[in-house]
Amino acid sequence: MESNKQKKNIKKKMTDAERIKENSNYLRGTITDDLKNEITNGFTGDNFSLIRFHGMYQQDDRDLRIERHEQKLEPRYAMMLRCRLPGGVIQAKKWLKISNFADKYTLYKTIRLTNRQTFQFHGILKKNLKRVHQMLHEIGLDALGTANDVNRNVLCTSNPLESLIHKEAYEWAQKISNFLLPRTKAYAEIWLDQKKIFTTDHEPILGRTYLPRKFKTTVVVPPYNDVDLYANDMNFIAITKKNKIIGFNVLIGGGLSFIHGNKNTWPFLAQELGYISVKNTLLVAEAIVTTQRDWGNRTDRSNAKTRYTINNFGLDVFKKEIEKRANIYFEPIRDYNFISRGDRFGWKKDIYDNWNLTLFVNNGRICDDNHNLFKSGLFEIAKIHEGNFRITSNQNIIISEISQYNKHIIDNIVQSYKLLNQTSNLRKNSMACVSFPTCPLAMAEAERVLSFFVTQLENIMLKYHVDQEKIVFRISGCPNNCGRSLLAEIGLIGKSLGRYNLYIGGNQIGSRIPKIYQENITEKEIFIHLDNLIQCWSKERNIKEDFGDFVIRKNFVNEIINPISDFWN
Ligand code: SRM
Ligand code: SF4
Repeated sequence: MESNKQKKNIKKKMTDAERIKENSNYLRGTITDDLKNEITNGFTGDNFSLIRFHGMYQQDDRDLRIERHEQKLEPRYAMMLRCRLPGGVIQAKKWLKISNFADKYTLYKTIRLTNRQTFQFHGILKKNLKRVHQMLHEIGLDALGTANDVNRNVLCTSNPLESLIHKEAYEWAQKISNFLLPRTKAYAEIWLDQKKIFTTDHEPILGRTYLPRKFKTTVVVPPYNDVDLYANDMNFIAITKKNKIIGFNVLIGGGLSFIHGNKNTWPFLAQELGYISVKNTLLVAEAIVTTQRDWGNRTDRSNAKTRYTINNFGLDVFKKEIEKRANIYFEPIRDYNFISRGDRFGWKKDIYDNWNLTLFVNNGRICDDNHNLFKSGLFEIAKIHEGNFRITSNQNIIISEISQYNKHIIDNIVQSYKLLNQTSNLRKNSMACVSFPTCPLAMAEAERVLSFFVTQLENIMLKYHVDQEKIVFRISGCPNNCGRSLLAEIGLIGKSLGRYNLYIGGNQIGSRIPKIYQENITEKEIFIHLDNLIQCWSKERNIKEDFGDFVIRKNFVNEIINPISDFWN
């Protein structure tokens, strides 16, 4: 039975995104025709959006836009491709092919680690798209479900086998990712040249028109919240007994984006639903996803994510529906606690006596340039390393499961390529989204200014003798908040070139949304304000008081308790 709210939604006009999905024949569209079309390097019509379901975005280099326009040339179209890598784990030897592909077939010759534990290639020409999918397929990977209105890459606490619990959690991340994948054969037909199978496609979970909007999932092992669970639609927090996962606390409805000036949009932290026993995990995942599928707003994409659905229907109603669909009852939330979000850099031993090395990757960008040879260094490690690489949700990388024998060989490579540089606590806990030049939605620089901004902040912290401290500092080029600025202690969000909103007052474990402190200010103004704030913090803080907690205690900003009312006021 449709509820009144559902009926009201149906009466309103569906978004064009819905029409595109409906008419796509399970995500096929006319992508194969566009692949043959040599007149343009881009995709046409609905295919521009449909390729996202296959893990790719059409972009153009924004640094070259004006020049190419003046030359009456088509924009420099090329695709970004995002791989699916639940929990961020990839065998090191597979990295060789990935690195080679970036060198030979991408315009930028870099690989970008994302904050959802995977990697992206930027700048793949249309003619090389089949090649990249086939390369991934050869090494057992794909790009399915990494973009558009589906469940995205599933995150899992990055902890290289410190305990059996982490291994189990990682297996759950894989299981959930596979379970929620689109089942259409379109991917295999288009990219892997597999013969069309004339059976009716069926999407038992996602449905013919897929989800109303993107959907994000995590599996978390306390006390580490490195996945930033509160920003995700569906979260499974592991509850353990005798070194085994016995169940999960389930939290739903997190998300960070908003639209400048649109008070109907707001960030929200994932909320507690209850505890479930481990055997019900997939049932509950399916019930949450299908409820969002059926109840989510398909007439307004800015109101379509799970947090808005929950707000439209009420958490209790949403919860009851999940219980009904999964045929379970949620038990009360079990105790859990988070102590940190950062990665644990350097060498660490695991339960099998193997070594794990976490390396800081500047901006998550794996490249060779005047300052570093990170790409070459990683390639040399991949040649001899028998274990895995693990990408963290903080855009860093762990060389995991290194045998005692290989440790000194890898250490030599690390030394000669200078992969383990001294880095301040601030830098280690900073992050930026990609932004210019590839992101079409960017309003201000992010990745390309992060290093410089961190240096300025380091200088301020040094001046006030708090340079050993840690502050979570993040930049996003626009309010979509890909850099998760709205879970930072100091967060910048782009307004226009060279101008940002400054948010302060998040906390270190990522369970508080910061509040706007200054709007639309220049880079120079940002550091004048931060100089004042950090000076006060250095003088007036309580023992061990973090920056984010301090600015709230001292009323520099009000604490956000209910983002729906507090975020904008
Ligand atoms: Fe994001 C869109 C990059 C994590 C919220 N994001 C984009 C696009 C694809 C721009 C576009 O739609 O054309 C960006 C591509 C830039 C480029 O050139 O690569 C982009 N997002 C990224 C990445 C690469 C940032 C990074 O530096 O790591 C992250 C890729 C993650 C992955 O591997 O899947 C990335 N994006 C996030 C996060 C953080 C997270 O998931 O933990 C968020 C905020 C959390 C959330 O979802 O609320 C985020 N991205 C968005 C949004 C806003 C969605 C919304 O709810 O309104 C968009 C725009 C959209 O979807 O319409 C967006
Ligand atoms: Fe692009 Fe905005 Fe996301 Fe940055 S936050 S990658 S500018 S969409």
